[in-house]
Amino acid sequence: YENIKYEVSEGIGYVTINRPKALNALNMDVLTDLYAAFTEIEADETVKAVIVTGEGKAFVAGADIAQMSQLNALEGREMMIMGHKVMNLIEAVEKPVIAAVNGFALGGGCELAMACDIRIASEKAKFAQPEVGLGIIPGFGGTQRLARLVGKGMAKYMIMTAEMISAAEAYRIGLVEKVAAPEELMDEAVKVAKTIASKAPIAIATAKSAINNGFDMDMKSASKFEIETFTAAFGSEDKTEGMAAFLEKRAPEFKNK
Ligand code: CO8
Repeated sequence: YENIKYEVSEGIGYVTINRPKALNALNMDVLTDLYAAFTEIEADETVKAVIVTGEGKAFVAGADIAQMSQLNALEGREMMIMGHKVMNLIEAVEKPVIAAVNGFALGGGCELAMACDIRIASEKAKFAQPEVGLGIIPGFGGTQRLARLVGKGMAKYMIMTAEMISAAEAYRIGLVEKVAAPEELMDEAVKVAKTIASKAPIAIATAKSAINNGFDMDMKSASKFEIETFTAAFGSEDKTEGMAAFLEKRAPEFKNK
Protein backbone atom coordinates (compact mmCIF):
# COMPACT_ATOMS: atom_id res chain seq x y z
CA TYR A 1 0.00 0.00 0.00
CA GLU A 2 1.27 3.48 -0.84
CA ASN A 3 -0.94 5.62 1.36
CA ILE A 4 -1.39 3.45 4.40
CA LYS A 5 0.82 1.09 6.38
CA TYR A 6 -0.58 -2.32 7.14
CA GLU A 7 1.06 -4.96 9.27
CA VAL A 8 -0.04 -7.91 11.37
CA SER A 9 1.61 -8.74 14.66
CA GLU A 10 0.45 -11.31 17.20
CA GLY A 11 -3.02 -11.54 15.68
CA ILE A 12 -3.58 -7.79 15.54
CA GLY A 13 -3.78 -5.92 12.25
CA TYR A 14 -2.39 -2.37 12.38
CA VAL A 15 -3.71 0.04 9.77
CA THR A 16 -1.93 3.42 9.81
CA ILE A 17 -3.05 6.21 7.49
CA ASN A 18 0.24 7.47 6.15
CA ARG A 19 0.03 10.93 4.56
CA PRO A 20 1.37 12.96 7.48
CA LYS A 21 2.27 15.98 5.31
CA ALA A 22 -1.43 16.42 4.52
CA LEU A 23 -2.46 15.42 8.06
CA ASN A 24 -3.58 12.05 6.60
CA ALA A 25 -6.38 13.63 4.57
CA LEU A 26 -8.46 11.02 2.77
CA ASN A 27 -8.14 11.26 -1.01
CA MET A 28 -9.31 8.62 -3.48
CA ASP A 29 -5.97 6.79 -3.26
CA VAL A 30 -6.15 6.49 0.54
CA LEU A 31 -9.76 5.34 0.35
CA THR A 32 -8.81 2.73 -2.27
CA ASP A 33 -5.97 1.44 -0.07
CA LEU A 34 -8.26 1.30 2.96
CA TYR A 35 -10.84 -0.68 1.01
CA ALA A 36 -8.19 -3.13 -0.17
CA ALA A 37 -6.69 -3.50 3.31
CA PHE A 38 -10.03 -4.24 4.95
CA THR A 39 -10.86 -6.72 2.19
CA GLU A 40 -7.56 -8.44 3.02
CA ILE A 41 -8.35 -8.28 6.75
CA GLU A 42 -11.79 -9.80 6.20
CA ALA A 43 -10.26 -12.86 4.53
CA ASP A 44 -7.32 -13.30 6.92
CA GLU A 45 -8.14 -15.80 9.68
CA THR A 46 -4.97 -14.90 11.59
CA VAL A 47 -6.23 -11.34 12.24
CA LYS A 48 -8.31 -11.31 15.42
CA ALA A 49 -8.59 -7.55 15.94
CA VAL A 50 -7.66 -4.38 14.07
CA ILE A 51 -6.29 -1.04 15.23
CA VAL A 52 -6.65 2.01 12.97
CA THR A 53 -4.47 5.05 13.65
CA GLY A 54 -2.75 7.94 11.89
CA GLU A 55 0.91 8.70 11.25
CA GLY A 56 2.22 11.91 12.86
CA LYS A 57 0.17 14.52 14.66
CA ALA A 58 -3.22 13.78 13.07
CA PHE A 59 -5.53 10.80 13.02
CA VAL A 60 -7.19 12.06 9.82
CA ALA A 61 -7.90 15.78 9.19
CA GLY A 62 -10.78 14.99 6.85
CA ALA A 63 -11.42 14.28 3.23
CA ASP A 64 -8.79 15.89 1.00
CA ILE A 65 -9.97 19.47 0.45
CA ALA A 66 -7.47 20.08 -2.38
CA GLN A 67 -8.85 17.06 -4.26
CA MET A 68 -12.50 17.85 -3.52
CA SER A 69 -12.06 21.43 -4.71
CA GLN A 70 -11.34 20.09 -8.21
CA LEU A 71 -14.36 17.79 -8.43
CA ASN A 72 -17.74 18.55 -9.96
CA ALA A 73 -20.93 17.34 -8.28
CA LEU A 74 -20.94 13.98 -10.05
CA GLU A 75 -17.27 13.30 -9.26
CA GLY A 76 -17.84 14.43 -5.68
CA ARG A 77 -20.69 11.95 -5.44
CA GLU A 78 -18.37 9.17 -6.63
CA MET A 79 -15.82 10.07 -3.96
CA MET A 80 -18.60 10.13 -1.39
CA ILE A 81 -19.83 6.70 -2.47
CA MET A 82 -16.28 5.34 -2.20
CA GLY A 83 -16.04 6.78 1.32
CA HIS A 84 -19.33 5.11 2.25
CA LYS A 85 -18.08 1.80 0.83
CA VAL A 86 -14.97 1.98 3.01
CA MET A 87 -16.85 2.95 6.19
CA ASN A 88 -19.52 0.30 5.61
CA LEU A 89 -16.86 -2.36 5.05
CA ILE A 90 -15.09 -1.42 8.31
CA GLU A 91 -18.42 -1.55 10.12
CA ALA A 92 -19.36 -4.91 8.60
CA VAL A 93 -16.02 -6.72 8.80
CA GLU A 94 -16.43 -9.65 11.19
CA LYS A 95 -13.60 -8.53 13.47
CA PRO A 96 -13.39 -5.87 16.12
CA VAL A 97 -11.92 -2.61 14.82
CA ILE A 98 -10.50 -0.09 17.28
CA ALA A 99 -9.71 3.50 16.36
CA ALA A 100 -6.66 4.79 18.24
CA VAL A 101 -7.30 8.50 17.69
CA ASN A 102 -3.88 10.08 18.06
CA GLY A 103 -4.72 13.65 16.97
CA PHE A 104 -7.12 15.56 14.71
CA ALA A 105 -10.18 13.50 13.75
CA LEU A 106 -12.03 16.00 11.59
CA GLY A 107 -14.72 15.56 8.98
CA GLY A 108 -14.00 12.29 7.19
CA GLY A 109 -11.53 11.49 9.99
CA CYS A 110 -14.23 11.65 12.64
CA GLU A 111 -16.40 9.59 10.28
CA LEU A 112 -13.65 6.98 9.95
CA ALA A 113 -13.34 6.77 13.74
CA MET A 114 -17.12 6.39 14.03
CA ALA A 115 -17.16 3.49 11.55
CA CYS A 116 -14.84 1.60 13.92
CA ASP A 117 -16.34 -0.42 16.78
CA ILE A 118 -14.50 1.28 19.64
CA ARG A 119 -12.72 4.65 19.84
CA ILE A 120 -9.82 5.31 22.18
CA ALA A 121 -8.57 8.88 22.06
CA SER A 122 -5.30 10.48 23.05
CA GLU A 123 -5.76 13.40 25.45
CA LYS A 124 -4.45 15.50 22.53
CA ALA A 125 -7.09 14.34 20.04
CA LYS A 126 -9.55 16.84 18.64
CA PHE A 127 -12.87 16.05 17.00
CA ALA A 128 -15.10 18.06 14.66
CA GLN A 129 -17.40 17.87 11.68
CA PRO A 130 -16.25 21.13 10.01
CA GLU A 131 -17.94 20.51 6.63
CA VAL A 132 -20.57 23.28 6.77
CA GLY A 133 -17.73 25.81 6.84
CA LEU A 134 -16.67 24.44 3.46
CA GLY A 135 -20.15 24.57 1.99
CA ILE A 136 -20.80 20.84 2.29
CA ILE A 137 -22.08 18.38 4.89
CA PRO A 138 -20.48 15.22 6.31
CA GLY A 139 -20.44 12.76 3.43
CA PHE A 140 -18.88 9.54 4.69
CA GLY A 141 -21.85 8.59 6.89
CA GLY A 142 -21.30 11.27 9.55
CA THR A 143 -24.83 12.69 9.64
CA GLN A 144 -26.06 9.20 10.47
CA ARG A 145 -23.34 7.67 12.66
CA LEU A 146 -22.81 10.80 14.77
CA ALA A 147 -26.54 11.04 15.57
CA ARG A 148 -26.59 7.35 16.45
CA LEU A 149 -23.56 7.67 18.73
CA VAL A 150 -24.19 10.94 20.55
CA GLY A 151 -27.89 11.61 19.89
CA LYS A 152 -29.65 13.88 17.42
CA GLY A 153 -29.29 17.12 19.38
CA MET A 154 -25.54 16.86 19.98
CA ALA A 155 -24.98 15.68 16.39
CA LYS A 156 -26.80 18.75 15.11
CA TYR A 157 -24.82 20.95 17.49
CA MET A 158 -21.49 19.54 16.26
CA ILE A 159 -22.41 19.52 12.58
CA MET A 160 -24.08 22.94 12.52
CA THR A 161 -21.49 24.80 14.62
CA ALA A 162 -18.49 22.89 13.19
CA GLU A 163 -16.97 23.41 16.66
CA MET A 164 -13.79 21.50 17.47
CA ILE A 165 -14.09 19.52 20.70
CA SER A 166 -11.46 18.05 23.02
CA ALA A 167 -10.98 14.35 23.79
CA ALA A 168 -12.46 14.97 27.25
CA GLU A 169 -15.60 16.49 25.73
CA ALA A 170 -15.77 13.66 23.14
CA TYR A 171 -15.65 11.21 26.05
CA ARG A 172 -18.33 13.13 27.95
CA ILE A 173 -20.78 13.00 25.04
CA GLY A 174 -20.08 9.35 24.22
CA LEU A 175 -18.17 9.90 20.99
CA VAL A 176 -15.17 7.99 22.40
CA GLU A 177 -15.12 5.12 24.85
CA LYS A 178 -11.76 5.81 26.50
CA VAL A 179 -9.15 8.55 26.77
CA ALA A 180 -5.44 7.83 27.29
CA ALA A 181 -2.28 9.87 27.78
CA PRO A 182 -0.67 10.38 24.34
CA GLU A 183 2.30 8.11 25.13
CA GLU A 184 -0.03 5.38 26.39
CA LEU A 185 -2.54 5.48 23.52
CA MET A 186 -1.19 2.57 21.50
CA ASP A 187 -0.57 0.41 24.59
CA GLU A 188 -4.15 1.02 25.67
CA ALA A 189 -5.49 0.20 22.19
CA VAL A 190 -3.39 -2.99 22.07
CA LYS A 191 -4.60 -3.96 25.55
CA VAL A 192 -8.24 -3.62 24.48
CA ALA A 193 -7.55 -5.40 21.16
CA LYS A 194 -5.85 -8.29 22.97
CA THR A 195 -8.65 -8.58 25.51
CA ILE A 196 -11.20 -8.88 22.70
CA ALA A 197 -8.92 -11.18 20.68
CA SER A 198 -8.73 -13.57 23.65
CA LYS A 199 -12.49 -14.19 23.46
CA ALA A 200 -14.29 -16.55 21.07
CA PRO A 201 -14.02 -14.99 17.57
CA ILE A 202 -17.46 -16.21 16.44
CA ALA A 203 -19.00 -14.71 19.57
CA ILE A 204 -17.25 -11.37 18.92
CA ALA A 205 -18.34 -11.36 15.26
CA THR A 206 -21.95 -12.24 16.09
CA ALA A 207 -22.07 -9.66 18.90
CA LYS A 208 -20.83 -6.99 16.46
CA SER A 209 -23.40 -8.02 13.87
CA ALA A 210 -26.26 -8.22 16.40
CA ILE A 211 -25.51 -4.76 17.80
CA ASN A 212 -24.92 -3.07 14.43
CA ASN A 213 -27.86 -4.63 12.61
CA GLY A 214 -30.26 -4.58 15.55
CA PHE A 215 -29.58 -0.91 16.25
CA ASP A 216 -31.39 0.09 13.06
CA MET A 217 -34.40 -2.18 13.65
CA ASP A 218 -37.47 -1.88 15.83
CA MET A 219 -37.12 -3.78 19.14
CA LYS A 220 -39.20 -6.78 18.03
CA SER A 221 -37.19 -7.35 14.84
CA ALA A 222 -33.96 -6.69 16.74
CA SER A 223 -34.72 -9.32 19.36
CA LYS A 224 -35.57 -11.80 16.59
CA PHE A 225 -32.23 -10.93 14.99
CA GLU A 226 -30.47 -11.56 18.31
CA ILE A 227 -32.12 -14.97 18.59
CA GLU A 228 -30.86 -15.92 15.11
CA THR A 229 -27.30 -14.68 15.65
CA PHE A 230 -27.20 -16.17 19.16
CA THR A 231 -28.16 -19.56 17.75
CA ALA A 232 -25.18 -19.47 15.38
CA ALA A 233 -22.80 -18.79 18.30
CA PHE A 234 -24.51 -21.38 20.51
CA GLY A 235 -23.90 -24.08 17.91
CA SER A 236 -20.19 -23.36 17.66
CA GLU A 237 -17.39 -25.62 18.89
CA ASP A 238 -16.03 -22.62 20.77
CA LYS A 239 -19.23 -22.54 22.87
CA THR A 240 -18.55 -26.14 23.93
CA GLU A 241 -14.93 -25.25 24.67
CA GLY A 242 -15.72 -21.98 26.49
CA MET A 243 -18.23 -23.61 28.81
CA ALA A 244 -16.13 -26.74 29.38
CA ALA A 245 -13.12 -24.57 30.25
CA PHE A 246 -15.19 -22.66 32.79
CA LEU A 247 -16.44 -25.84 34.44
CA GLU A 248 -12.96 -27.37 34.41
CA LYS A 249 -11.50 -24.16 35.86
CA ARG A 250 -9.00 -23.63 33.02
CA ALA A 251 -8.42 -21.05 30.30
CA PRO A 252 -10.37 -21.74 27.07
CA GLU A 253 -8.63 -22.47 23.80
CA PHE A 254 -10.81 -21.02 21.10
CA LYS A 255 -10.48 -22.28 17.53
CA ASN A 256 -12.85 -19.94 15.66
CA LYS A 257 -15.08 -22.90 14.82
N1 CO8 B 1 -7.38 18.17 3.06
C1 CO8 B 1 -6.24 18.47 2.42
N2 CO8 B 1 -5.14 18.94 3.02
C2 CO8 B 1 -5.20 19.15 4.35
C3 CO8 B 1 -6.34 18.86 5.09
C4 CO8 B 1 -7.49 18.34 4.40
N3 CO8 B 1 -8.61 18.01 5.03
N4 CO8 B 1 -6.11 19.16 6.39
C5 CO8 B 1 -4.84 19.62 6.44
N5 CO8 B 1 -4.30 19.61 5.20
C6 CO8 B 1 -2.94 20.03 4.83
C7 CO8 B 1 -2.80 21.53 4.87
O1 CO8 B 1 -3.32 22.10 3.68
C8 CO8 B 1 -1.32 21.70 5.02
O2 CO8 B 1 -0.72 21.50 3.77
P1 CO8 B 1 0.51 22.46 3.31
O3 CO8 B 1 1.60 22.17 4.31
O4 CO8 B 1 0.83 21.96 1.94
O5 CO8 B 1 0.03 23.86 3.37
C9 CO8 B 1 -0.93 20.52 5.91
O6 CO8 B 1 -2.00 19.58 5.79
C10 CO8 B 1 -0.78 20.90 7.36
O7 CO8 B 1 -1.96 21.54 7.76
P2 CO8 B 1 -1.97 22.98 8.49
O8 CO8 B 1 -0.79 23.78 8.09
O9 CO8 B 1 -3.31 23.58 8.26
O10 CO8 B 1 -1.81 22.50 10.00
P3 CO8 B 1 -2.29 23.27 11.32
O11 CO8 B 1 -1.70 22.52 12.45
O12 CO8 B 1 -2.05 24.73 11.21
O13 CO8 B 1 -3.90 23.08 11.32
C11 CO8 B 1 -5.93 21.81 11.13
C12 CO8 B 1 -4.45 21.82 11.49
C13 CO8 B 1 -6.71 22.67 12.13
C14 CO8 B 1 -6.40 20.38 11.20
C15 CO8 B 1 -6.13 22.38 9.72
O14 CO8 B 1 -5.24 21.71 8.83
C16 CO8 B 1 -7.52 22.19 9.14
O15 CO8 B 1 -8.44 22.91 9.52
N6 CO8 B 1 -7.71 21.21 8.20
C17 CO8 B 1 -8.94 20.98 7.53
C18 CO8 B 1 -9.94 20.31 8.40
C19 CO8 B 1 -11.27 20.10 7.71
O16 CO8 B 1 -11.97 21.04 7.37
N7 CO8 B 1 -11.64 18.84 7.48
C20 CO8 B 1 -12.90 18.46 6.91
C21 CO8 B 1 -12.76 18.23 5.47
S1 CO8 B 1 -14.32 17.99 4.69
C22 CO8 B 1 -14.64 16.35 4.90
O17 CO8 B 1 -13.93 15.63 5.56
C23 CO8 B 1 -15.85 15.85 4.21
C24 CO8 B 1 -16.04 14.32 4.27
C25 CO8 B 1 -17.02 13.87 3.21
C26 CO8 B 1 -16.41 14.00 1.85
C27 CO8 B 1 -17.30 13.56 0.75
C28 CO8 B 1 -16.50 13.41 -0.59
C29 CO8 B 1 -16.92 14.29 -1.69
